[in-house]
Amino acid sequence: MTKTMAAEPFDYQFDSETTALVLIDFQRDFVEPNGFGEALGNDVSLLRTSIEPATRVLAAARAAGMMVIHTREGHRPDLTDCPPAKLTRGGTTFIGTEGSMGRILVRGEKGHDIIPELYPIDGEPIIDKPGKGAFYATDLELILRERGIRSLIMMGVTTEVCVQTTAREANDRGFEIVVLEDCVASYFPEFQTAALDMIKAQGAIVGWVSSSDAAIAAMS
Ligand code: TIU
Repeated sequence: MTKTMAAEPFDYQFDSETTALVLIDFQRDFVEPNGFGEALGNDVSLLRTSIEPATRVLAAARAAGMMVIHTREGHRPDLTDCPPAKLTRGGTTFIGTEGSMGRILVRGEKGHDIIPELYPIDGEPIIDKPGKGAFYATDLELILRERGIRSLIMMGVTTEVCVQTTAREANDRGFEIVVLEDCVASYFPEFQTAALDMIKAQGAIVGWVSSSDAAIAAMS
């Protein structure tokens, strides 16, 4: 059944059978103190505002029987899937070094895992990705096509990095995307605004922008 979500630049229509909720990188390394985000010099409290609305949307999507997918950014313990250009970015090596929650952005470490508030349940695929975009070097597209998914409702961190990269990758592959503005967050408030503006500009050139309340109203 077609549902309508209040959104910008105009209302978004979707079918919950062919729509997935995608949670991008709600990992301890990004949103909790002492992780990768903080190691890069960021204030992680700016990201934590997205958690509460995201939990409400996640509950609504689960109740509606929608497909839910989680992603995590991270690397193999031997870092063979981490390009040197990423490993050394910023002049100091962070990825793979020991943090308070294990080796930073390394798969299997506590800091790499998803925060308890939004933890996946059985049947919700987790996509481990080496890059910012969730389609690059992963089986996300295959999983979506097998399930007949055509639209993605997106939440996660950070807005202008992994969320925006994934939104653009999805758009180029023919998926429609809607980003929930209070369920995504950035370390930089001005980037949050700019990224959302870029997505919805020019008649939804990348996709739509909506909110947790509008998404929940449309899903129920
Ligand atoms: N640093 C930053 O803003 N983001 C990342 O490194 N990864 C994600 O956005 N997940």
